Amino acid sequence: MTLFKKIIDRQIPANIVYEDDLCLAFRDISPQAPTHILLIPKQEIRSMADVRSGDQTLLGHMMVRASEIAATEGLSKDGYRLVINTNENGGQSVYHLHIHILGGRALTWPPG
Ligand code: DGP
Repeated sequence: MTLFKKIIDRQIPANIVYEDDLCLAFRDISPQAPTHILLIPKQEIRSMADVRSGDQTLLGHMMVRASEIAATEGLSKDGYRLVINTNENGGQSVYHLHIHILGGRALTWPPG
């Protein structure tokens, strides 16, 4: 069981900012920007590399929720970044798909 599944199951605490039947959002324990939220599906999908066509509705739902959460956090006007690190080269460390919502400062590009 991954760490994020334990957060879904309330086995470990997290600062939860949004929840519905399909997904959960909580603040990253090691924020890389003034606002750093992780949005995860409740369904255990390992990474973007494991997404299948049947996940289309769920992932579409999460993108809409990401936009709404960013708006609630006051990030829409100045802007923000959504990131999905995928597998080893993508820098993924927790193997439960998650969207990073990063904002509150000007973010650099390209990534390292
Ligand atoms: P990634 O490297 O893309 O797999 O991102 C994993 C993120 O998860 C990383 O930014 C730190 C965060 N994280 C790891 N452990 C915990 C935890 O126990 N609680 C919370 N809230 N975030 C965590």
